[in-house]
Amino acid sequence: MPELDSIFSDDWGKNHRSGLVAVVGRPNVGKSTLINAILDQKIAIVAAKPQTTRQRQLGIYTEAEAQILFIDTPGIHKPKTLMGKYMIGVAHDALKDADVVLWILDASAPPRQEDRNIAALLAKIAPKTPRILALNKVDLVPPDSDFSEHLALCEHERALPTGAKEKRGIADLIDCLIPLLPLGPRYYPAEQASDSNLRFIAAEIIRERIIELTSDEIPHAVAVLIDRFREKPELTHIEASIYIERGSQKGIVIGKRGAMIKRIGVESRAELERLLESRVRLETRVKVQKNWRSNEDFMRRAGYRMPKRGRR
Ligand SMILES: Nc1nc2c(ncn2[C@@H]2O[C@H](COP(=O)(O)OP(=O)(O)OP(=O)(O)O)[C@@H](O)[C@H]2O)c(=O)[nH]1
Ligand SMILES: [Mg+2]
Repeated sequence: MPELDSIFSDDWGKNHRSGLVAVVGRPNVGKSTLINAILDQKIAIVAAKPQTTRQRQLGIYTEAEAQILFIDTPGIHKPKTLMGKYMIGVAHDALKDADVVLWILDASAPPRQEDRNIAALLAKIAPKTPRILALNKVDLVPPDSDFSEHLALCEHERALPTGAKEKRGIADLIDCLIPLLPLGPRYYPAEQASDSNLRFIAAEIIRERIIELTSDEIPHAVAVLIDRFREKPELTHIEASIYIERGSQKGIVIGKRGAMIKRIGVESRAELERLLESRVRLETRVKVQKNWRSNEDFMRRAGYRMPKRGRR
């Protein structure tokens, strides 16, 4: 194929492989943690509460002979709101596009109905795509545990133990994924780890702090919009609006005499300064947008672009 020959520059050889690996699983099993561990940097936020990831996020892993495009997806669950449906749509789209499915399971607990639903979904929308199972959270698993129930969930090429939090099993996982990818070029420069823009990353960092510092329904009810992001040589000025769904939640996010919003600001700013390698001035406002998780217009404004159906 002459076109392919011209794509392959001196940077990589004709045995170079590349493609999309959809990272799926139920909420909170460690999908985002695993991608961050593989890339050895934080491209996706992580929290001890379910339904943290809301959007498709690309994690780019590059080595001499391969480039793996990991797609982090929202945990697959039974949606109750338009937001939930949007999240499931994101996971579906990633599965449809994938060259390989990497299904993350929690090895420290028996499979649940949610996992069986995912097996059925894979059979329906990605029946022919090769599957790798990662039995994650191995650090929590007693020796001699039996994983036969996990392994029986679906047909798969391989199953591997991983401990995303302690970066265990990463090299074996990469070795197992590369041969399943098609021959193809290096799509992104070797030093690029993600395609997210800084505004999105800033909003996600603030949202992660809120998820960690609050409880109950607040983590799910929060959306962060960046109103201003101005980079100057000495200082990055960021203004963010934190939306919640009800007046009663506003008090919780602001806290007694503003203590909570202050802590959210201080912790977010510290992380943003580390990431941007610049001083940051962060201003936050807390606003109510009633039931925004069922409001398509607001969701679009907040950057949740409903997947266009019938595209493929
Ligand atoms: N003990 C242990 N905890 C882990 C491991 N991997 C992830 N976790 C923890 O599991 C929790 C969920 O991790 P995430 O990476 O946010 O999970 P996720 O699958 O991306 O979750 P959603 O985005 O909500 O679908 C966090 O508290 C992680 O620290 C692991 O290997 N061992
Ligand atoms: Mg996640």
